Amino acid sequence: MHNTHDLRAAFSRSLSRMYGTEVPAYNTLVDVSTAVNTDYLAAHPVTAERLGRIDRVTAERHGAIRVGTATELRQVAQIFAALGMAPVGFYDLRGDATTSLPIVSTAFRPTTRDALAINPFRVFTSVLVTDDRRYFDAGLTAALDEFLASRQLFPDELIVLAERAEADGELGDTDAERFLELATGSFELSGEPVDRAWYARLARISGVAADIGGVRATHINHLTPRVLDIDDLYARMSALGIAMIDEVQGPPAWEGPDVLLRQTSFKALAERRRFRETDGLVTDGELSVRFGEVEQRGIALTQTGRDLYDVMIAEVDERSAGLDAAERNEIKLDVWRANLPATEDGLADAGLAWFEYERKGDQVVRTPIVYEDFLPRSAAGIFASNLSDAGSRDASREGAHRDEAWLAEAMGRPVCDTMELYRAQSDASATRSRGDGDENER
Ligand code: OOG
Ligand code: NI
Repeated sequence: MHNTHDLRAAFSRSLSRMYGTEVPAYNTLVDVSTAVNTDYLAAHPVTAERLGRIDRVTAERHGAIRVGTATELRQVAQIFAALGMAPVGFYDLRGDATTSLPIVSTAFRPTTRDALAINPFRVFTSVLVTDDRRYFDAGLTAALDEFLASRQLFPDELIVLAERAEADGELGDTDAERFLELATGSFELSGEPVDRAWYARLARISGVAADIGGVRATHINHLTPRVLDIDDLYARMSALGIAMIDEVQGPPAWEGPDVLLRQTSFKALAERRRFRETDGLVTDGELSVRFGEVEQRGIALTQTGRDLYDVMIAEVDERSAGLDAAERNEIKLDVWRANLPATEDGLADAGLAWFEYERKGDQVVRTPIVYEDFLPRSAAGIFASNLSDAGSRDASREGAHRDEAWLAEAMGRPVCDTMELYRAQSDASATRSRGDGDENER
């Protein structure tokens, strides 16, 4: 028997194996990440595991996928439910900025402390907003919806197995193997020819719209390992001749505690794809939509801390307009030093970050809770830095309404609130540390 947690860990490994054969640079990234983590642990034996044990961090991955319709999203939610992953948070990456995209997103991930400790695999999942008039006119919406309705991303057998896994909390050996094979296969790059004119029509509006709605299958867009020192990783990848994007997204490297999430990526790789031309002929060509990404995770911030983060980023934006990545980083550093406490104690005293409490002897020990989610700004930056052009939108038009309730309705499942999850984890530990907790909660 394989319970949902075993299935999640096995799926993460299986996807990783598959993606490594499709994108060999991913294997390099994993090897370098592992070396960075090993060296970091050796150099910082006391503090390195403060935000997660080394075995968790080394196995830790997040993936990104993109689907086209509410129905496809519901199926994805069913597949991830089989793996003990629930939708957490609502991200709207649309808007008027040059980085805005015609999608809304959520992140599927385990939500309890124990499940996260077993394997924290998470998948950033985006769904196309086909009726957003800033991007698509009525004719294109109709054409897109028709195209999307005519494809099937996930075989019925996979959905049936996923429903069973969710209901029973486990699958037998044969079913588990079949489930993993079908689930992994659903995210492989399809060899089916891409209709060149249709793809190009969407790509003029948004590379992401074309990647989602221009093809008849989905695929994993990237798979991201976690490192303990992203600056070391950046330097080592650059030394290997792999061109990274010019900025680490999110907080800067500084002497104080790492908060939230730092991410960087390397550019989309040109991959061989087959095309169907307007005369019906099938030709060979290339598309660049997939990339490599790596991340370093920090302490989860409370709502107060998160509001401060947003204010700091706004200040960075204002002060760094027109400057290059290195200068922008200097400003980030300046803003961090001026605004954020430089110690965990300082963060805790100001109520800016989440912590767990554990009684050791007659002392209560405080440990930071790691950030398990994503950052909309960084996500938009990661998307944008890997697109070859900004696309086109008409910001004067009214956008289609999407919110967390829409996502929940589409999936037939509630969307978990990130802050509530951290609060629950912190509160449960505080209760245990006072000795009045329910033993069964441990
Ligand atoms: C998702 C981009 C966002 C992250 O780590 O912030 C993301 C995508 O490219 O589909 O993965
Ligand atoms: Ni990512």
